[in-house]
Amino acid sequence: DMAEEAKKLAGYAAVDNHVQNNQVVGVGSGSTIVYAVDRLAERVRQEKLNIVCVPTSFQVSVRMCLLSAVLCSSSLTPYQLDVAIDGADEVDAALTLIKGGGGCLTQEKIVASCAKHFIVIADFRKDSSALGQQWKKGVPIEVIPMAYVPVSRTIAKRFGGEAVLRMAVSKAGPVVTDNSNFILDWKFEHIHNWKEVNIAIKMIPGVVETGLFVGMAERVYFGMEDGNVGVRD
Ligand code: DER
Repeated sequence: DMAEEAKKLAGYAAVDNHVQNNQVVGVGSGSTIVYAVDRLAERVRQEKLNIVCVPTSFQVSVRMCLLSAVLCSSSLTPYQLDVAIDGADEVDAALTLIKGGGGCLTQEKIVASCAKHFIVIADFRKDSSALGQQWKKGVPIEVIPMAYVPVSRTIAKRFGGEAVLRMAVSKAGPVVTDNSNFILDWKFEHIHNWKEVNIAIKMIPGVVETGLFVGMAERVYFGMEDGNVGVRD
């Protein structure tokens, strides 16, 4: 369908424009990145590239193992990566991202922060002028399980809205992340100064990471409905 085609366009554009031989490449998680991983595997095979990938979730590690003949990956993050490529749940006019729809935000932010270039790929549905305009599931926040109630209350009290424990679908009880933590989805009610809010939420005892990626994305490739790729820097 249109969105899947758009994801593929963005994934291919990012890999073709930003991956060269002998590089360490951070690979994000979610559904859009799958197209980037497949394109990367294809280029590695065709061009006999030497690429080391740093995965950001079991999802991607598993997929790369299946491609192991093509890509080699390291689960410990090296000090510096050449490039990290990842998806986003929403992108605003300042390239502030909401990420974490897939529950991998902590690993993704770590890997993105260690990359010389952080490149985002998304379909047209993620392109917003303000956070919350398209994405209605709120800002994911990874929390230490024992702290989820006080963290949830503190966020609602200080910033409004509601921070809801993310329940699993195919498992009884809450979603448990790759780091064995819980996730709160903060359904915020208005536009905030995301830079300030991100820092304030991060300081609440028990918060591991937020899904607000502020000032991190260098470039976003949007797959468009008309089959073109939009680029925003
Ligand atoms: O959970 C995540 O952070 C994902 O990268 C998310 O931001 C994008 O997932 P999608 O490509 O499946 O929309």
